[in-house]
Amino acid sequence: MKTTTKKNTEKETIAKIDQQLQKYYNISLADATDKQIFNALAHIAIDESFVKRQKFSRNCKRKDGKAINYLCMEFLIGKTLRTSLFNLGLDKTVAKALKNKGKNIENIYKIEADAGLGNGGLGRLASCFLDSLATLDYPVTGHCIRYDYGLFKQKFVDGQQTELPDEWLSSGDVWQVPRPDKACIVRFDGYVTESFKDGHMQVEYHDCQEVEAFPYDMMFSGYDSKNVAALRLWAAKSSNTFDTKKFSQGEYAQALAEKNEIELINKVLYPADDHMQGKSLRLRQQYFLASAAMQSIVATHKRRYKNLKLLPKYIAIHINDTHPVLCVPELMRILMDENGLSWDESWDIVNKLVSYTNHTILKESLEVWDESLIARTMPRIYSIIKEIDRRFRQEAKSRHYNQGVIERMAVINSRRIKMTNLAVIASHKVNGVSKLHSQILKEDLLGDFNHFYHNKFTNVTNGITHRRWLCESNPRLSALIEKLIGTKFIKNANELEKLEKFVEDKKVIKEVEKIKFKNKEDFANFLKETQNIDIDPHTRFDVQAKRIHEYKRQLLNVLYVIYLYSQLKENPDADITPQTFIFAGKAAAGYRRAKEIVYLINQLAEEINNNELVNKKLKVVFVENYSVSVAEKLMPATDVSEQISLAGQEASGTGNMKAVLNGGLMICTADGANIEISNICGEDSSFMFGMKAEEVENVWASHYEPASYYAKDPKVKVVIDMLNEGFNGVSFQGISNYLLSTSDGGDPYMCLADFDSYVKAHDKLDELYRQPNLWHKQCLKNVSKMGYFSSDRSIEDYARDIWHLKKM
Ligand code: 26W
Repeated sequence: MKTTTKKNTEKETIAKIDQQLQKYYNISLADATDKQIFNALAHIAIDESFVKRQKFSRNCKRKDGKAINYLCMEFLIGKTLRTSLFNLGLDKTVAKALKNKGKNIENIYKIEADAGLGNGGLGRLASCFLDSLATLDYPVTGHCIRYDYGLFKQKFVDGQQTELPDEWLSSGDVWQVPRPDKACIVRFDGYVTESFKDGHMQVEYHDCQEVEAFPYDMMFSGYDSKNVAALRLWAAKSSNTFDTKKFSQGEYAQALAEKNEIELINKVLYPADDHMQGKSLRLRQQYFLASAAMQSIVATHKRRYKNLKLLPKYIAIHINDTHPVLCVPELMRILMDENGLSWDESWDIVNKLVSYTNHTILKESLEVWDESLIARTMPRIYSIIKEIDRRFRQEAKSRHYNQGVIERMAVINSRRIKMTNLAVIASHKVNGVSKLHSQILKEDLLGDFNHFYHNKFTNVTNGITHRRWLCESNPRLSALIEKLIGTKFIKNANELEKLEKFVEDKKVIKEVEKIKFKNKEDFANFLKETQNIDIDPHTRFDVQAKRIHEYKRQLLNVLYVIYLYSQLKENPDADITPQTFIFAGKAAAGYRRAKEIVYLINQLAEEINNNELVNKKLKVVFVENYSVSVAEKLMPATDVSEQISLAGQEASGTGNMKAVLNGGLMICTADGANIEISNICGEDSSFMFGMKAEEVENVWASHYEPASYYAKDPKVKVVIDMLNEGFNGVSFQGISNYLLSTSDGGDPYMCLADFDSYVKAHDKLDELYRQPNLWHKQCLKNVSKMGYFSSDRSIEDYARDIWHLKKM
């Protein structure tokens, strides 16, 4: 009986694919190209998702449901087809149906380019959250910019990173449904006049640039759920009325130049993580997103519920870092200027709606804008920000805060607008992304505010969607888990706990080991295909995959590689476990030091890999163009995951979670979520080393003397001397100076201070690795504890403690 139904669904699936192919290409499945089949499958998924979303929305309205609007300048989506089919429950049927027709679904998945609309952790988190919100049946719309170019493509030329444009739209636009009915106008520049009429302020705009914000909706279905998340991507278009006037007056060239300038807004994603640059185009992007999102939220609410005072009942707005914080003055503007609400009424609504997540405590990444730039670019918004600042100062004064503290907390200070302060003042809740990070926010970075506001600060530890990062990316491990504990874990990650029963089962542990080996083979093949590099899956894969940044300390890892290299050079027969060190990640285009680190790794790799005496035991590779898709292959192949930021610097990290969930073990500092992962997975679950966050503070406060490590630790001496001598004919004295210097150009992240303890942690790790049964037992044990780090748990935390959402 069951097989007939299955056969029928397969038949139906083929019929559906055929129908789409006929409709769009007038072609049969047998003759269709993989690209055409890809498009047909995408349309099937979109149609199903739309129907599902509409049904869900109706239900939501009937039940008076509240929805979250998640604003983020970045959504690092990756590919969509596999996830869509998986979440709609179509993946297996489609694969089988196509196979019967001689087509391979894996080839069709390959057609799709990654949607790389993000730099790293922040953007990937936003995407994981959409998956969890949809799966858990919480109503959600994400808002982002429809960048023509995602994060640049990384290409190595003679070992140096170069950047190429990422033209993702050629295969990515199939998912985007244009919504002309939701377009609106965003105004820039010019000046405003304010006057009073009938007791209401009238604001008039003069000489401003009017930009049409035009949305495209992407649908992300939940897994085994009733819900579909919508991601609204906003594009800038020159508004028609504006163009035709100029054109008809014969000013073609100027009209076209203006059109180009306007459409620059969504041209490209800024390749900056953790480094604030006061670029005016970036500010325009931020206001563009904030304004379009607020206008569409208010318009939809008014249509449905008429009364704006009911906004807090139906809507929550979350800003992912400060980048979209201009939604605060923008919403004030809409409520007051366009709808006649008073300041106090509007402020009350805004405060009830908005909440904010901080993702970084690095000083250079906190957003600060020149007052004059904001005044010029968005005059009305500027006057609202000034009023927020004035009222805040007044309140602080009336509560007898001293002037120094007030200046620290104020929105405007020394002609600069501090976006973090604006976000904290305007939000009802502010959260960090791991326990340690939230504690640092409360006690240090935002300590004044923690005193000023009662109960505003909280923690929500990050998570990842285990459906993408285990079920989809690691089908072998996932299949083993299903065999052992069934499929419930897909919807409820806490079920993984049931794996604990099997950690003493030698046969199961052997399976885990085999799966890891096969995944490593796959990755080795991928590297051969893409970069023509040979690596041996029998060696241990030691992986550091993340944006290249000083605080993440790729350099510390490099120092260890050089140290091993020095030992092998001296004695090729030294008793060293054969290892492949795998680096992956992009350096921000303008970040000189990060690019130098990339160059160092590539030169070192070249020299080591070509040295026949050592390369059986030691290899180094830099995987080009790290992306979501590369991560999906790399995480399942990771034996050791390097999470070695200086303690107190990494807000959370989520690559750590991906690696451990895929059966990798961490060598890590006591930073971000590493601490929680290690605590929850239990003693011996990872190899922790280095200074703790408080010690770091103390060393910074007293004195860090890198030269003393060079003088006292022979390991450090060897490594530094080798850097000076150079690799592959290139000296890296610049880097050794940096590591040894105490002055301004020195290493603020104190690699040398943690080096000895790092080497010892590696020794301990080696010891366990020599006992494969114990190693893989630990891996499985860790996997069994990783349910907590599913983004489903993070979303339940947000829904309960911050957004006050109900499941529909
Ligand atoms: C204004 C320039 C800029 C751009 C992006 C500053 C800061 C950012 C992001 C906040 C950087 C980022 O992605 N932070 C990462 O966020 C992850 C998700 O919470 C955390 O896991 C990482 O620890 C954090 O570095």
